[in-house]
Amino acid sequence: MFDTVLIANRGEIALRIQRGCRRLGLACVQAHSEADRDAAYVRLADAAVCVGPAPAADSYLNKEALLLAARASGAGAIHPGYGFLSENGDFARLVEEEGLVFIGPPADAIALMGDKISAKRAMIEAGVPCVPGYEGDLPPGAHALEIARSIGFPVIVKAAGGGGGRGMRVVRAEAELLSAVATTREEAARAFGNSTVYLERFLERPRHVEIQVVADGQGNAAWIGARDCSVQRRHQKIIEEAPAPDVPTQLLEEVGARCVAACRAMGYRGAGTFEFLYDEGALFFIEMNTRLQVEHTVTEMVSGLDIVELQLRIARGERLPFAQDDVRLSGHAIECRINAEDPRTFLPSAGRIGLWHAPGGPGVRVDTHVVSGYTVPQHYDSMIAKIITHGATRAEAIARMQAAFAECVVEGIRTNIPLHRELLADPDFAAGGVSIHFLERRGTALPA
Ligand code: MV4
Repeated sequence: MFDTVLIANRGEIALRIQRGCRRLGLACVQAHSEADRDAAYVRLADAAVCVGPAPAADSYLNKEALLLAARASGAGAIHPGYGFLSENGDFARLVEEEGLVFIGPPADAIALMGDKISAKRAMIEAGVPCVPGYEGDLPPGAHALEIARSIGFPVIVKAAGGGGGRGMRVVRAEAELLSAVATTREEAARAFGNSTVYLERFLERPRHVEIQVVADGQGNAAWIGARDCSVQRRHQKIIEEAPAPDVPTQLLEEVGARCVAACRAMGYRGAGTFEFLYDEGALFFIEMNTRLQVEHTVTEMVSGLDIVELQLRIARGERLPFAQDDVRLSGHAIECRINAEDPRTFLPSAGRIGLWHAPGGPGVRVDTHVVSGYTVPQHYDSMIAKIITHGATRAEAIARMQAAFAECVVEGIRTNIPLHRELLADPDFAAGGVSIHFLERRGTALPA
């Protein structure tokens, strides 16, 4: 089995994966672009390999360069992190064909879940509740209209090759259906090279609730509670929490068990997330994410498990080291994503951070690659840190987050910290259970 892992990602998650490797005595090789060459976390790795220039297409998305880096550095496995190549089935297959271990699910499972129609069909087969809809390529004209009528308006047209909020269109009236289908098809063909579209009932004001799973591909799998990720803007989450406030335990246990069954049925291996919409007391599956997620931290805080360590052990061929009954969740955890951006306009704010001071104390975790003097490159995602707090109750986790922000210092760039402080004081957020439209529909008192 492998003793060295190539980390094919950057920033905070690269450092998080390094920590997982170190826990298990694995060496880690950090792949980096020219823009990330001088970052402190690159130096913390056992070795570093430059895989290309700053643009991600030339470095973190460059499959051949990453495979070459793995070969040249003696790595026996590749951890893709999140984003970039993490859900690219072709890359996973190339890694496997190279005789290396892809730290994630088998390429077939990535492909099955990557097609949102085949994913939904697999879930229906496993008894996972789905949004009512039509799980096939929509037929032309009158037949599509008949299908939409039987689902009931409003409906949403989704691209089978889309996901994560790309390639969808809401249709509120019969007269709009066919043009919406045509437009979504054209966009999908261009964006994903797949013009297949399907239909779902559109839920107006749902929450985004997701279930974490982990499976060893040897028949052992478990779900590790739920998260609520409803506080988002343009499909970018900014606050996540575990557990999902006020979702009945019995419902989660029923649906969690179905997710585990689905993992077994598809031969899933590694960590994964089943995404649901929660509406009027019911969960409806929409998509599965076949990667480690940004917000895995809140699940770690309430479960005491190390999800990256589990990924690495499973990739090494070990069996899941616990059973479902051993999973114990305790207290409440919240994560605030700190972005280098203007808190009001959301425009990116790259540049040099003079002083960085991270908060600490009981129940406070900070996942970041930032150090004082770090320059945030303009080429990548604006997330620079995650502050995670844990408390016995949700109110305590929120209070600890407020205390954490009181001692957080980021000089030289703008961040969304002022927005977080405003949200933490919002009575609707404090009550728990806001919908996915909360952030986009509320105004802000932040100064221009
Ligand atoms: C929906 C929906 C309402 N009804 N499907 C957006 C991301 C993609 N994962 C699925 N998405 C949605 N699918 C039905 N049938 C509303 C959304 C949606 C959304 C979902 C989760 C988190 C944020 C969202 C923001 C806008 C729309």
